[in-house]
Amino acid sequence: MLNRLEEFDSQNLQEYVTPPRIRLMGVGGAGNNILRRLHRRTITGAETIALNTDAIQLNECQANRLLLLGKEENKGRGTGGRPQLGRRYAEDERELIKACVEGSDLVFVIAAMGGGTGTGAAPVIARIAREVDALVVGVSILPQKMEGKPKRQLARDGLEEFRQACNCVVELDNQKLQEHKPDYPFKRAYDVMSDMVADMVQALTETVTVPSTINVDFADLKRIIEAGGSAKVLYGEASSPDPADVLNHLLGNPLLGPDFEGGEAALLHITAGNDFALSNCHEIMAALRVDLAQDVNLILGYRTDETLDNRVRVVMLVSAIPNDVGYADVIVSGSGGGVSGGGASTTSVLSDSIPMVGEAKALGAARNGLAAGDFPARLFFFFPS
Ligand SMILES: Nc1nc2c(ncn2[C@@H]2O[C@H](COP(=O)(O)OP(=O)(O)OP(=O)(O)O)[C@@H](O)[C@H]2O)c(=O)[nH]1
Ligand SMILES: [Mg+2]
Repeated sequence: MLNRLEEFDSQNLQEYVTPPRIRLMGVGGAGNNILRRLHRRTITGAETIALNTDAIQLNECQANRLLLLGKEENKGRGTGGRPQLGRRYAEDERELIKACVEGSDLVFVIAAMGGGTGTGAAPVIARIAREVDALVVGVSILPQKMEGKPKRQLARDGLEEFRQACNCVVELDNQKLQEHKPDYPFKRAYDVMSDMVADMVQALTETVTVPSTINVDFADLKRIIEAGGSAKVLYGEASSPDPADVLNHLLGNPLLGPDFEGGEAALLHITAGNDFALSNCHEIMAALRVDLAQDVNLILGYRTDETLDNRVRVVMLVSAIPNDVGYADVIVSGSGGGVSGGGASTTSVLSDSIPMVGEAKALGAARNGLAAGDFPARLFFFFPS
């Protein structure tokens, strides 16, 4: 070891540069739809893998790898909504799945609950990924109430199993679309949710794959994910560096609700133009701390991106949220498209479809037919010095 240190020169560092290996796995119909979006964005350092029991759906999904589950037994014809089949078909392909996740540092397993493939196969895939020592973040979507009680129940049971299998699970609920966007055509409403999930996964992935001024490394992200339990991801892009504006965009999505009270671990990553002041950063962090545990492990990352001009992009992962009520939602709102890596912007339907609260939350409330009290007032107005 001593010899090694004596011989050390900066060129040797190259051999230590091993960026985290990230796999994005989309399981079942909804998982494939979200993965297709992620694949199109070509996220730095991430490989996309689509898994399905339905060969037609799988065939439409662009990804680095496509894996048909249960091909021997059901010949690519789906599960007919039976999770026990999704589970068995995934187990049947255990070795193939293992080969896909082998060597990964971080694996996202993305699936909707309530059908047969996602509900049954996602927990199996998550367990296999953990067996090869990857850190596993589950991303799940619950079905709408109108899809029927049995399906919601099946989804909740599936979610419970998924939670046991992953390090932490970020949960979303299609029902929120029904409550807040009842007039949207079906496909557009689902697309909004799918885009939000894609934005969130991309933003989180890029906290560790794109270098920052105040860098967040993989070990930082690992600590937050390993804190476990229910997790929440917030993502927002504001058009000005005004802390109130930034917080409104981060917390103000009425579809999902910003509750992360008592979260014991959090990673906050801010990307902003050259002129973003330290005091702005301080105010944003102080306001967010109000809802987190007193002794929260809060990690800050910061990246300057001069192509953003005045815009500020923020992503926050909160984990170990106590008094788990089963909803750890993703909050996404945007004022200028989706997440981007290294300054390259991507298109998103969010700016068009997710209402923003903006500086005047009353305005946002009126636009969305919601009472101003539906928003987290304490976070908008509390800026300790
Ligand atoms: N947000 C969103 N939700 C979707 C989408 N597709 C399906 N869902 C929801 O996800 C639930 C499960 O559907 P799928 O993902 O298609 O089911 P699956 O996992 O393929 O399961 P089987 O087809 O039964 O084998 C549905 O009940 C819907 O609520 C989508 O594109 N976006
Ligand atoms: Mg399906």
